[in-house]
Order: sequence, then C-alpha cells, then structure tokens
Amino acid sequence: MTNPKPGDFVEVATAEETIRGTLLQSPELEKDVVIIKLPSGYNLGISKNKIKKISLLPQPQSLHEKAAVVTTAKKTASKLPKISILHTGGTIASKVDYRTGGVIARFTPEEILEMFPELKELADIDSRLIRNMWSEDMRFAHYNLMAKEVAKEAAKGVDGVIITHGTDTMHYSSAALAFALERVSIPVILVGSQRSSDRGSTDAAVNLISAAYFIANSDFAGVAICMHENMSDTSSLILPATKVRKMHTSRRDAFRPVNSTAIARVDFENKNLAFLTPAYTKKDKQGKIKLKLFNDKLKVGILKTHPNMYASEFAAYAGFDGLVIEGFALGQAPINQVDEFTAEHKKNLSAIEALCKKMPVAMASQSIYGRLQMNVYSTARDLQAAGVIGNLSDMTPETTFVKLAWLLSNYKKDEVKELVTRNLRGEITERTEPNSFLV
Ligand code: DAS
Repeated sequence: MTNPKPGDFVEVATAEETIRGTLLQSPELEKDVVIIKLPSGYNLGISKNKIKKISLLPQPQSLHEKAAVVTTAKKTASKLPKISILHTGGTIASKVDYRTGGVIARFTPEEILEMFPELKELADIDSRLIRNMWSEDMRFAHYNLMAKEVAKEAAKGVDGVIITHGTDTMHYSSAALAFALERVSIPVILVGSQRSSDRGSTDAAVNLISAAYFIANSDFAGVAICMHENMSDTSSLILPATKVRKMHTSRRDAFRPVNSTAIARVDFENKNLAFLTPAYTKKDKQGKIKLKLFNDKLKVGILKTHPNMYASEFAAYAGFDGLVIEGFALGQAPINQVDEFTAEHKKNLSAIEALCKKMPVAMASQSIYGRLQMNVYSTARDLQAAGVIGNLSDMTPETTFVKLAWLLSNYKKDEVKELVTRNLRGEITERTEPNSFLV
C-alpha cells in the first residue's frame, strides 16, 4: 500500500474520530501536523501523535466531472436570469500553496462555480477565463480586452456580467470599464476577494453571490464593484465604478465609496437588497453598448507631490502623453521660492509649464476626499496659469488617471482639456455630500 501523498483523498483515524478529506502539504514549520482539506473547503490540522491510521481512498468525483454533470444539467431550460462570469484572476481565483504559504492563482472557472453552488440557484451561469493574472499587472490593453468580452456577452442577451478580478487595481479597472462601455445597458459588476477562495474565512462567496443576487433582483445598469460592507459576512455594497477606492491593504471591507455613497446594499444573510441612491441608470436590454477603448500605446503618468521635490521629477514625464499631478489638498504643489532653501521650486514651476505646453496636465488631490478648489491659494492659481487643469474635480487620483488616458484615446487634445472636468460617467459630482466622507 503506497503512502498517501499531498493531493490524495484520505481517511484519517484518531482515537476520537475518522476524518475524510484531501491531504495537503504540511508547511515546513509544522511537520508534526497533518493538514486535511475538508469537502467544506475548511482546512484541519491533526497532530501526528494523535493519528492511529491514514488510509488512501478513491478520489471523489472530480470538480471537473461534477462541473460536466452541472453543465449537462444546465442545458435544461432555465427561467433564471442569465449571468456571465468572466474571470481575470486575483486572490478570488487563487489557493494557498501550503508548500510556500503563498497565494497562487489556480482555480478554473468550473472549480470556482463548484465552490459556490448557491450561484446556480440564483442564475443560469456561464463562466469562462479571459486571463489568470494578478491585477497589479493590468494594462490599458486588458481594459480593452475586458470591455470587448463584456460587449460580446451583452450581445448574447445576458442579464448581467460579473468580472472576477484582483483587488489591488480593481478600482482602476472599474473606472476604465465605466468609460470604455458607453451606453452600457446591463449590470457589469467587478468582484474580488481579500482571502483566497479555498480558505474558510474567504470573502469570495459573499461577494460573488451578492453580485449575482443584485443582478438577478434589480434593474440597475452600469459598471460597479461588489465587496464586503464591513468585517462580518452579513452584507455587501454595490459601489460606484468611478468613485470607489481600495482603502485598506487587507480588510475585507477595504473598498469604500469616495465623495459618493454606495449605490446599494445587498443583505447577504436575509437575501434582500436596498438602493442607497435615488438616481441610477436602469437596465435596457434593447440598449447596445458602444465601445470607446483605450489607446494601449499611450504613456500617462501619476506623480505624487511631496516635500523636497526636484524639477527633474516633473521633467521625467517630458516624453509622455499626459500627466496627473496628485497634489496637496485643494490643488497645491511645491512651486514657490520663499527663502534660501526653496530655489528649486521656481524650477519646479518652469518644468510644469513646459509639460503643460506638450500635454494635458491634470490635478487630483492626495487628500483623496473632497474637491479641488484651485482659486483659493496663490499656489494653485499659479499652477492653473501654468496650464494645469482639473479645478473643481472631486475625482480620485486613480479615476483622474484612467479618465485622462481614456480622453486622450478618444478625443483631440483641446477637447480633452474641457472634458476632464465635465461629468461623463458619474465621476464628478455637483455637490460634495457630508455623508460621503470615510463612509
Ligand atoms: N495581487 C492581488 C491582485 O491581484 C491579489 C488580490 O488582492 O486579489 O490584485
């Protein structure tokens, strides 16, 4: 009888009980523990000195075989709404590699579906991989890829699309899709997770199922993000695509609306939903998406201002097509020569003026919340005189970056300067509501 090895389906007998599951690799530091992945997805560690016997069992029906069964079953006519899930990777599509303890992108679309069977009770799901990548590697070309795949699904007449995505740059991608999918007539919900889907504490299930529930039970159309509302597993928020940001490295409720409120709350426990905003675009299945894509050869940068800046930091963008300056508060940057220590600041202003002659240079605030007011202080007035645009915008730096790249991809430079501060996709609000700060 060969000794069971990681990946085998086994039965572990101790004095108290017998446990069945998949044998996992024990981490280097826990060689005296046997780790079993239970069918529920939880992992269980059992001290070797408690184990009487480990028996090798036949592999249960594989996820793929089960998925095949599900696919066959699915062929029966379904009255459920049709939802396409497009996978791009990220933690939501990952597993913990017990050899290294790291998170590795591993799940196939079928495996993800098999892990969350509740999805199939909510909708008739089609699920396919378009990439399996970390979102920190997303480029403009991937925005175009996602937009085109969404348009394909919309053309098939689906009721909505879910895109599973890494969390690190999900707010860039949601803004990019909001701009690229003109006249989007169905819901396009981006979903990620902060904990890999094979861990008992994963947030993937609540986020995915809440997104499917929202699509199946509301008339919302447009791009949005669906992530946890708080640290518990009770509710998720549907967040505005161009006014959302990942505000914590690891919390499950890391995504917060910025200068806005959430569109809706999905009560996961009681399976109901409530809109939190009176105005939203409604579904129109007759509507036809117009794709306005990104020029993936464009060079657009974001430069965060900081104390002790040098003109060379601005001049480094001379060969670019556009620049966002993530300035201080209402829209300031270090450009004033005020004493013997600040001679460089005069050069900073000249470098910014030179850039503005070549490309659109848009201001955004590193305060994140609130609105640019570039007529309050002389510094920002001087920056506007130098050609910096964006005054009165309340966009996040990330949305400003994505919008500038999208405008440069689709409009002439002089149009770009006017459109940066015109609200096109809900990215700029008329008024800053008091309840839109740190909510
Ligand atoms: N690396 C992160 C990403 O792909 C993993 C995650 O948070 O999803 O965005």
